[in-house]
Amino acid sequence: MNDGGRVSEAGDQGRQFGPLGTALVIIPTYNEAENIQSIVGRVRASVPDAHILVADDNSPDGTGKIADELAAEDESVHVLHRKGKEGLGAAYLAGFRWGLDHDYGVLVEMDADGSHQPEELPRLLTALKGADLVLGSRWVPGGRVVNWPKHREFISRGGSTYSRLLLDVPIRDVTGGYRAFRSETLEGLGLGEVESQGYCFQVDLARRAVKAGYHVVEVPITFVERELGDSKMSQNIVVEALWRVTAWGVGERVGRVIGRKQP
Ligand SMILES: Nc1nc2c(ncn2[C@@H]2O[C@H](COP(=O)(O)OP(=O)(O)O)[C@@H](O)[C@H]2O)c(=O)[nH]1
Ligand SMILES: [Mg+2]
Repeated sequence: MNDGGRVSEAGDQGRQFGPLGTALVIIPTYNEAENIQSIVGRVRASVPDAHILVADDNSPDGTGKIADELAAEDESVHVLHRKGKEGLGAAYLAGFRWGLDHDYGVLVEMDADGSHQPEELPRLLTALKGADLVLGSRWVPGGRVVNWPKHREFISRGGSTYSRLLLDVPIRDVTGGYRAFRSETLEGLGLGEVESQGYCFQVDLARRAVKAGYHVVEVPITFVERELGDSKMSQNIVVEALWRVTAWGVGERVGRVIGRKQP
């Protein structure tokens, strides 16, 4: 079975990687009452040693309360209650901080809606044994999407290609949100400076990892569009990604021309 994934050119081949510590699967939620119980159960079944942190932005549909009930029954499940909807990026940053403060060795990003199949997580974690960061990838050989509307595929593929070319980041799926980080990797990314939110948050972290010289590996995944609940994707999220990626790309090029290193 080919589960090795693609090795990015940015990697430091031949390096020794330390053992993986306990994994924390961070699941950001906003109005995922129909999905939260199922996704938590699937993660627990697929990777029984991992812990889960639900990062809920005070969902009006009561997702946070359901998560509390799951946490009360299972000491591997934790809930981070946030004040209100602040976007995916802010929820992940808070979740990462919580995970690092609690000494987890691996931090995983996973959507609540079933698009990122927990059954594929063991393959991501196996690849992380020889990497600093593993990206679940729809756009490498073996990766695919199921039930995704054509316009979403167009935006996702286009966004990845645009970012790859403009930012010189050798990653096929740079907007994807199914990822496993070693804690040391996250600590080296300068998370305190990250301001980006939706898709752009994922592009930002990938770009920072490549620029910092981390060994980034893409592993093919099958992304399944949600069956329950609504997508929070919006025009604003696409516009934010477009302007930030363009500003980073132009900034890097100008910096190179005038011989200054960009922050
Ligand atoms: N905590 C939090 N989670 C969010 C927010 N926006 C989206 N999410 C979660 O992020 C994940 C991906 O969002 P989704 O709407 O499925 O985006 P899509 O897959 O791009 O359509 C889901 O688990 C959402 O509940 C937010 O503002 N705060
Ligand atoms: Mg989704």
